[in-house]
Amino acid sequence: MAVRDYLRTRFMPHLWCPGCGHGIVLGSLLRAVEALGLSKSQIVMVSGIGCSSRITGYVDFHTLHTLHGRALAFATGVKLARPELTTIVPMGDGDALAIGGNHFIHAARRNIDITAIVMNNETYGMTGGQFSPLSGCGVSAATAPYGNIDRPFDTVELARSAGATYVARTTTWHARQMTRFFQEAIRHKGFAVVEVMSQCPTYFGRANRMGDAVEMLKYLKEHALPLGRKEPGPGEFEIGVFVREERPEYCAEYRRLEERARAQGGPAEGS
Ligand SMILES: Cc1ncc(C[n+]2csc(CCOP(=O)(O)OP(=O)(O)O)c2C)c(N)n1
Ligand code: SF4
Repeated sequence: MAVRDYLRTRFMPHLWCPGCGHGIVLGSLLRAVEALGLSKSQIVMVSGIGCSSRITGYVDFHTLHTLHGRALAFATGVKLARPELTTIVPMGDGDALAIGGNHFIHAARRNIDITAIVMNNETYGMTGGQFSPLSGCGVSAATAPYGNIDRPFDTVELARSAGATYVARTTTWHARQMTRFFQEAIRHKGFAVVEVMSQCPTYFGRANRMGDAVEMLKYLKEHALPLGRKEPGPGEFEIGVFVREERPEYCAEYRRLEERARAQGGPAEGS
């Protein structure tokens, strides 16, 4: 199957602005799926709301376009009902870690076998460039014209401490590395998080005078440090695989629990 075969071309042209990072994420993801040899019917993709979440419209998998911040909750239900399906949840930074932050930490804590992609453009793109919990101090946003004073989450550290068993970070500049990380995350049995530092030239770029999409991609290239090379300086961040661990996966544990309960005759009457 060629990459093109995974696309719903009938929904093209897509709605993303020229130079938006979300299309690069889509391209890398489809290459990962193709390299893994997965068929369309083996994959379910669940998204919330946001420019990033519109990605589900363009892939010819089983897809669910749900509520802002609730994609992981829906995906948890899908995965428990159909554990044999590869479950992928692409989210914007607002979707994943503002309104959806609670679902994010609990999915990680359970180590449910879902691949979560955080498409981090440091802004709420769809609603006009408000700051998100990943924007960082000092940035300009529609809701922070004098500079944002909210400290950002570190997605990698949050995912790690909540219990995710595969955690990686890359950028839209590093499209081939992104494909590799997606492949590893999808193959991983447990909650896998791939944060992709991305660009929203329309709002974040314009508000912060970062130039066009090409300039923003160069910025990502120049500020991304391979993991462990040196201490990140101002504006710099590390990319690579931060966590790769084996721990019991939630759906498998749940099935074992069901079997134990059945063997013991189920719950006592009236309990
Ligand atoms: C419950 C609810 N609250 C707020 C909104 C409005 N809303 C839609 S998308 C969005 C933010 C999207 O930002 P992000 O998740 O970072 O994705 P991006 O658009 O940047 O890709 C918001 C606040 C909504 N649709 N539903
Ligand atoms: S507003 Fe930003 S995030 Fe949304 S499509 Fe345009 S560039 Fe992409």
